[in-house]
Amino acid sequence: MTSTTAPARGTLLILNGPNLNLLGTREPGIYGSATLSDVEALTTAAAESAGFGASCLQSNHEGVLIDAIHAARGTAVGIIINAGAYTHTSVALRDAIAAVELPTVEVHISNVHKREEFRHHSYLSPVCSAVIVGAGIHGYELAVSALDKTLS
Ligand code: CA2
Repeated sequence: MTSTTAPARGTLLILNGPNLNLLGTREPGIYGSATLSDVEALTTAAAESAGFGASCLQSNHEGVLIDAIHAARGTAVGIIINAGAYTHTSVALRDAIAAVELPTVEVHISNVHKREEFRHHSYLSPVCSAVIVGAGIHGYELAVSALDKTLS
């Protein structure tokens, strides 16, 4: 029988939304050359060195992301989310984040404010505890750091 020790500080849910599975395969000028696996590995490593566990999910489907946020209540202590284009469209994701009342950090790899006007508005930011944009994939490590402080 194997047993795993529960992470001392609980688990962070790391969510990536639509098209982020394509990271590292196209548009390196905007999103860099790291893959989604690289992002998940570096975020998990940052979480573990702060005493958290990490649970990573990427989905291209809004309802799957909403179900994962709901499931985080009682199983996670905080959420890091890059909702991709749903950031700019989804009242449903915003309502899910607000409903679970967990500290949630919104991350964008690119600086959305330097891009098209439609990327300047986020439905999620008002219900998130912090927002990190334009720091590349380092933004995910900054998000762990923000939750580390918030949850201390
Ligand atoms: O900058 C970010 O992290 C975004 O959340 C990325 C989204 C975009 O819709 C947001 O406005 C900003 C798009 C993710 C698409 O990722 C791709 C990666 C490689 C190739 C094509 C798309």
